[in-house]
Amino acid sequence: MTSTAALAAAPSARPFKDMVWVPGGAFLMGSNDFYPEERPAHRATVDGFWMDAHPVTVTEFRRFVKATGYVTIAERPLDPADFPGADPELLVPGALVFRKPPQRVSLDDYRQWWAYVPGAAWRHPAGPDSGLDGRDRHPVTQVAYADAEAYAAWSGKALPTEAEWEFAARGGLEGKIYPWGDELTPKGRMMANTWQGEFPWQNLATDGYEGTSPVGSFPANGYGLYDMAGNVWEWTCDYFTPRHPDEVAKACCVPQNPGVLTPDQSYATGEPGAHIPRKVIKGGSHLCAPNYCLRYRPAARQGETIDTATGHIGFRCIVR
Ligand SMILES: [Ca+2]
Ligand SMILES: [Ca+2]
Ligand SMILES: [Cu+2]
Repeated sequence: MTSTAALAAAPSARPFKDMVWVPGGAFLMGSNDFYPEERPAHRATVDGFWMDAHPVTVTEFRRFVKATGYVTIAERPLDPADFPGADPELLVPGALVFRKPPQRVSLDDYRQWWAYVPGAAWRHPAGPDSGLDGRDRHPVTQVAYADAEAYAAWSGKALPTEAEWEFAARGGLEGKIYPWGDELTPKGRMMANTWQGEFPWQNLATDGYEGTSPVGSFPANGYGLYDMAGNVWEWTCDYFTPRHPDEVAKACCVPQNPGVLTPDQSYATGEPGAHIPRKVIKGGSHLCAPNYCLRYRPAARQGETIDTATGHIGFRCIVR
């Protein structure tokens, strides 16, 4: 279905500008062909909804902060109770910033390319000395889950469930690898801002962007949605589970508007931050590369601790 056809089928007038109608319906969610957390592929259905055509931009987020005085998680003092054993003097507000190592490094240790940078926050996405010059139309980053939720509430919108987000990302295509089909670069065309070259030390940027890109720099999918694959990961309101529910045999029992409302399965046992629940993020980012993280796909998903702010996660909203 094209976006024009989808719009024609919308039950109500567009509630806010820059939103498109996603018609809802049955679809194949997940994938059996990539990472274990995407399995099993299974039927699900979602009702129709309106969705932001692109991730929330710096300009849009600035408007929210100006109107409300909102202070993001990355700007707030840290609670020592969340970091048992840590030196309280080191507990300073900040966020995770990607730093490209100068040479090939072991892929086993993300600290080779992620740094916790005091003073990094949405206004200073790469650290205290960085700013937002030229980034007005880029997705806002360095936003934790509560920040995304606060923005959504203020704007009269909501965050999508994983099923809603994935249905939307598929753009009306059934079971395809990417939002536009099965080929990464049809006729040689770059369709999303991802990572070309060998992650994390060699960024060839053949798509034109080393970091985030202005929203809408690549073609929209079948529903008129931009940047569903790549650019920034996007928060959803579902708690993470290590796998999807099994496919059901009978059509009667296909999950309708599924969502994961309890955090029980979301904890990353044995890892730092294991006591902090994780929500599902979708769509991959400009840092996703085939040699490390082939996740610029609708089925791809990761669990992210809800207090994490980083330079490759943003969000977009919906109206049900
Ligand atoms: Ca890129
Ligand atoms: Ca995205
Ligand atoms: Cu990735």
